[in-house]
Amino acid sequence: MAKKISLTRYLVEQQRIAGHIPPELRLLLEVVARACKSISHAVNKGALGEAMGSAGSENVQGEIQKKLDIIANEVLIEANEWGGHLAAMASEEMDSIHLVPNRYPQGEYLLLFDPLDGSSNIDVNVSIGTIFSVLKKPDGAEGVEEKDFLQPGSKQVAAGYCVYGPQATLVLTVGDGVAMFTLDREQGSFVLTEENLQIPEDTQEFAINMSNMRHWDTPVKRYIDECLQGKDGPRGKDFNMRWVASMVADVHRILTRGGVFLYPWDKREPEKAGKLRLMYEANPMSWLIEQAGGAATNGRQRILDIQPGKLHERVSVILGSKNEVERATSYHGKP
Ligand code: P6P
Repeated sequence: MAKKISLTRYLVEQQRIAGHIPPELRLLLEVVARACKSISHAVNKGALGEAMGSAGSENVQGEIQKKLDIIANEVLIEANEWGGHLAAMASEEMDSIHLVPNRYPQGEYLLLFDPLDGSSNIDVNVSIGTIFSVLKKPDGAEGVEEKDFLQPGSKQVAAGYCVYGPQATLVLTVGDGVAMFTLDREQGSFVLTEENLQIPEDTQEFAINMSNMRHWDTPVKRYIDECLQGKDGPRGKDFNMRWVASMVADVHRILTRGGVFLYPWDKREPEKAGKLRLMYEANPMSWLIEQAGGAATNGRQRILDIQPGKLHERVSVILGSKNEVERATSYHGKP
């Protein structure tokens, strides 16, 4: 069991003792955590607040925005604009990047986020979450442009999410393993409850939206079919299935007890590489998974090695217990 210290103390120790993070990054992560706390309070209110239901607008992805999507986005923008640690932000809910206004000092970090992932679950009281990723602004870049964000996930300096479920839990890596912090609502602070998480290399639990089976490519059909055959099939063991339809909740389960998550390319929209977004969903989640001893690919290559071409680029995702990810990836053959 981890020693019960605050997120602030953990980050100070990561800065001072482990030398893993500079002061500005520590400040940034504390601001993001405070923003997640605010979002958690808004989510927690549910129908008692004014934030349920649709906002009557669409985001850049063409998805109907929930009121809480917009509120969460605004909370993250307002919390991070003035601190002097950021140069710009990018969000699933905004077409283009958001520059820090000139009235505030510019920092050296770029913050990307999905402010409220899984928001279709809001109205049915199922876990949702905020996903964030931190990159460094390229050296020598005077202003900041979209192209400065287009860095592979291996360049992240911090990544995490906050899942708003029975508990509000912040999960974070700065490259020194994965730590979990549970929000103590009485104290109003995140408290370390797990650290150095390790995902079992094997699992008997897969997560995929089975209703899309007829649209999958052959390798994914083969992998899932073998799981479904259970102990009488080539795997020689039975599998269980989970699908929350909230990536944050599914990844949190995998970080907590193992499993494999798949959202593969399918032929419904063949021009798209997948449904999930590379920069602010797949990259942060993949780094967390790898930091916990798991693996994450798009079926053909390590997700963190993908060179992004567009800010809102989509990607096929297979992540979780290392041996299962490697098996499913091997079925896709060589690139
Ligand atoms: P489907 C939520 O909208 C999301 O982006 C992820 O959080 C989740 O894993 C996926 O989409 C669910 O997609 O097609 O099963 O509703």
